[in-house]
Amino acid sequence: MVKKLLSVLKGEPQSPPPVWLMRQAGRYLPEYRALRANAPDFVAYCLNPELATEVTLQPVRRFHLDAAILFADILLVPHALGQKLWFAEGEGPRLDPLEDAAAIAALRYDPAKLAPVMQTIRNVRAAMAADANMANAALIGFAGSPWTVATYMIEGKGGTDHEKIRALAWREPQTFARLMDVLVDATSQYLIAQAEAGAEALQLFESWAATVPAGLFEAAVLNPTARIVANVKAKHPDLPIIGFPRGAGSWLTRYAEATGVNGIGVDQMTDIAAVKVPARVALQGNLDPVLLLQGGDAMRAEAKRLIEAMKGKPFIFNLGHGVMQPTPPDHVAELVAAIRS
Ligand code: 1CP
Repeated sequence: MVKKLLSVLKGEPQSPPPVWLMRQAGRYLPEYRALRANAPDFVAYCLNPELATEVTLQPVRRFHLDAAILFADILLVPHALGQKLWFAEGEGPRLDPLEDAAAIAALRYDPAKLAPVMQTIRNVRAAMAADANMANAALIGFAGSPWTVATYMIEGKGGTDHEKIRALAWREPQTFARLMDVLVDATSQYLIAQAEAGAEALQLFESWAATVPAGLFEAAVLNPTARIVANVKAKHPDLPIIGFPRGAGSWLTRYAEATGVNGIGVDQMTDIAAVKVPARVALQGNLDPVLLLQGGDAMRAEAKRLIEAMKGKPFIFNLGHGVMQPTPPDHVAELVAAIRS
């Protein structure tokens, strides 16, 4: 039997649609918090195959979702490029920012640093295949897209308007292009290794597409993403790839046409039924995470509206962004039940 998620990514509509949630593993689950309490170093936690396997499986076991998403982080690529990365408690990620062209030229991708991620993928596939409740879930691998990862590498943290990287891209286009090249190459290698370890689909998170000025969108988003997709497909032509350019708004059609992805993640600001993409391209989204936080009738009504609006099209039910930390796990169970009824 073809797994539901994979069949939609081939362009075949399914009713009810497959469902998974961005950030489905994480602090909103008590069983996640219990494991995380004993693993204060977040990078080491992501690179511990036993812990990462368990955390990947937790939401799939609890909610019988149609996909697992590998437990890792988009900032593991800068880590493997030799940039210092740490997570300050309660503050999110910190990196030693790249200050100049010399710092970019010194980056070297060391795939051995991410070998534990491949072990996690093998463990998750084996555990899901052995459990009848999880055997129909597909394992999604992922990476950040170059622009989004580069914002952290240049700014040194999240939560900015990305003025430093925008200034760099306008002022020194060749240095910026060099950084995109380094990230295209490392990310392609990383995703190909994930495919070889057993990832059944891949997602590219372009979480900060909204801060890319229109004049840089081609160089910062479309071109690097298209090159990664082409590199992965050269080795694994049938492996589906989902792109999630959050906040890309009017660029979505161009993104679908220019990058060659099989699916597009849509944020909650966008009218998903009105997004124009080639018929083979699946759309994924886009319930407001606040509705999941809130639960109840409003959540169920909006889920129903989305499913009806996407009827007959290749559609994957998801949120418009990640699960919010204070979300009660029972609301996820209610949402999954509503989608399947
Ligand atoms: O202490 C903790 O437990 C930290 C919370 C956390 C978690 C659970 C971080 C720190 N990363 C993760 C795991 C993670 N990150 C996953 C796998 C889990 C899943 O989806 O179920 C994934 C896919 C990511 C991807 C990720 N990391 C993105 C893209 C998705 C998105 O949310 O837009 C981004 C932007 C990051 C950077 C990052 N890592 C962690 C935080 C808090 C952040 C965001 C920082 C910021 O606001 O800029």
